[in-house]
Amino acid sequence: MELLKSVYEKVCKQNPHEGEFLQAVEEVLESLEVVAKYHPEWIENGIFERIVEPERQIMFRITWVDDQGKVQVNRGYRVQFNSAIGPYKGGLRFHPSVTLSVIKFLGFEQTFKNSLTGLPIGGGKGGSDFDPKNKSNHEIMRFCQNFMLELQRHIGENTDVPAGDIGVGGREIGYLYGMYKKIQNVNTGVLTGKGLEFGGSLGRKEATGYGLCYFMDEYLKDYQKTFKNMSVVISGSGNVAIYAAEKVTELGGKVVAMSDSQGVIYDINGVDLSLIKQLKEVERKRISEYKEKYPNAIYYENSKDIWKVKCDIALPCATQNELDLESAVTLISNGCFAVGEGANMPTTPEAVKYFIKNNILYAPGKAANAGGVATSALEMTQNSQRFSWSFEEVNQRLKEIMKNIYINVSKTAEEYNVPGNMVVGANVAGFIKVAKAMDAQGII
Ligand code: NDP
Ligand code: 2IT
Repeated sequence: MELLKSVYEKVCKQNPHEGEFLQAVEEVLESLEVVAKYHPEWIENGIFERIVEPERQIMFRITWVDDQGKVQVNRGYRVQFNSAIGPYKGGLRFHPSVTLSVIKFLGFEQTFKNSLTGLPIGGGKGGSDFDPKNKSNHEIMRFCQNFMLELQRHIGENTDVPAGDIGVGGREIGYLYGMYKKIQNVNTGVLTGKGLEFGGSLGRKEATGYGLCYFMDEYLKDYQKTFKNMSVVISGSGNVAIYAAEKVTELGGKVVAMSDSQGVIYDINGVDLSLIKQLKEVERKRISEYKEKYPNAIYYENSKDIWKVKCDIALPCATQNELDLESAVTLISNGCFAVGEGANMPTTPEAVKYFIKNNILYAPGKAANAGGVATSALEMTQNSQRFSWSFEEVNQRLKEIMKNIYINVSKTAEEYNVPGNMVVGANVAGFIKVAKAMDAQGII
């Protein structure tokens, strides 16, 4: 980094303990050197310094009472990162590992991702260190209600529109929406990922996983390849992983391994996805239980062991930094030639560099997993029209959006003299639209 070094140094100095946030910022600023070279006016107008600083960061206390009558206290966050191109938009994550650093890295990435969708949405993210595991339905509901009691004053259909992320799915969005409606006395599209009975969009549940596969399909085609007969490993077994697995199978690939935070299931015959859906979506159990029905499947007790499974294509769909350099080396030595990120920042910087050096087809999350938020924006459109589109219509639009993102990202990489480098392509293409919008709106 040369031109943007001082910008990065300031971020480091101001946020010394925020490892995830600094990691995300460093990667983007490294890519933006090529843009800074051609746009001295953006340096002068402080665009780079402004884009790394969230517009607003909200932290709050959530108090609730568990089933044993004990008072529980959690910390809530909403980081409204950038509203240059539209209302803040991004998910809520409920996981014990949530910190301000995690929410800031996600909000920062979201700004560029949302820009790439071509739709008018700014970037934001929120969540809590609340752990939904082993909680009763009533505890989840009470937590969501108390979370919304505070969040409601900061969001709105034209201001900030949250959705789901890790630990927040249809059930949680339902409870959050119910409380928002009760307090504000309005029925609006203030959250996306809602139930189909109250303003949700057909196709939103499937969108991130399907979108990832549509993106990869375009990418593979450019290199005369397809998913057909490919062995695929998919980390995670949550919303993104499950629908990625469904689409891979539909496109002729074979998903041989999936995981959760405790371990990996490897089924050489191809995983039984309906069983995984039953275990994870309905019963909320561990993936290890897969073995009860399929005793010949292999279970590894360490989630990272998924990268040791031989495959052609790897789709990390669980969490940040789940794929490190050692795993990248193993993947490539076993013949893996393509990696597509369903999760946000799942690959460590060293592993990303290793993939690029070895000419692996590597699709960064900002581009490849943008289908979820893009379909959320389609949900917002349907809500403001007071109308709902068919599954086919939403799915068709998603497909087109993912294709356009692929074209935009790969063309941008060529334009900036790094053909095939999807990291630079995604960061630069996402950035330019936001930078132009910020510049046009003056120094605010
Ligand atoms: P879910 O909560 O539905 O699923 C998360 C999955 O990842 C679970 O299988 C979970 O295991 C596993 N997991 C979570 N944390 C860890 C960890 N620390 N180590 C290992 N495994 C872990 O979340 P989503 O599927 O919605 O999200 C997955 C990823 O995709 C996240 O990075 C998210 O930010 C990203 N994403 C999500 C979008 C969406 O629309 N939902 C859109 C774009 C990106 P377990 O069951 O044991 O908890
Ligand atoms: O990371 C993401 O893009 C999401 N969790 C989806 C956000 C959204 O607003 O649909």
